[in-house]
Amino acid sequence: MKLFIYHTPELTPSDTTPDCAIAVDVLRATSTIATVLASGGEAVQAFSDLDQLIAVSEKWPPEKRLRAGERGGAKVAGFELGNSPLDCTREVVQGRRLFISTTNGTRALQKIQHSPSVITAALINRGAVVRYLLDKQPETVWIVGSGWEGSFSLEDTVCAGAIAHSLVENCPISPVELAGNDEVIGAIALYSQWQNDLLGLFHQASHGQRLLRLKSQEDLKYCAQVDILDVLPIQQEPGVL
Ligand code: 3SL
Repeated sequence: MKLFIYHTPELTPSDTTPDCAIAVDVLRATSTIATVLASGGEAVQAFSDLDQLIAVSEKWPPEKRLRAGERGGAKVAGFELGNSPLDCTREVVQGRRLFISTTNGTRALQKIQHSPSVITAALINRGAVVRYLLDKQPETVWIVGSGWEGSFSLEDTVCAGAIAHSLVENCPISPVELAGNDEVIGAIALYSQWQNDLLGLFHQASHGQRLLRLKSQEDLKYCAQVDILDVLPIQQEPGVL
């Protein structure tokens, strides 16, 4: 297995696709997606464009759908949900399809959606992602951070590092053998340094600070937990997990 980490969707090569592509938006889209599916959501359908989300979701019976939208960290007016994973309780999401659009996370997913295997990862479901990779042994894997509007984000890279770190611990492969690019070594180093204080790292991250200003402290705490949900969001058809 060769692992490549890209800090933003814009950095992914355009002339090739990996055997398995993983979108990461720890704060908060991929944490929300994992939570919805672990809480009995029927599926999650992701859109980068809000108008398209509205048009497609209109075709679903209102009692079977939920619309979740975030722009700039805030909830989109008129939608039932924003992008807080803590709002996605079993009572709210069970049996319903979540139609979601967020600033960066759903864009990252869209960028990789034509790979043969597409999954989403967050710290909260890291173990399920690692088990899938160890089981399927894809030859090439991309982990694509969502970043923030084209720039690097600490929380996505530390999650990529958490996945790479666990791969190295659970199969006979060294970081250098696993690494398809230098970003992998950097991400493992970041995770190794911060693994006991991921919340502290989030407090230093620019998007963590943005969410704190929006009073989303509890979301930060929730998303900083590792391996609490045994769920693998895997794409069934483009954009649908
Ligand atoms: O950018 C995104 O996709 C979001 O996850 C951002 S937020 O955490 O909902 O503000």
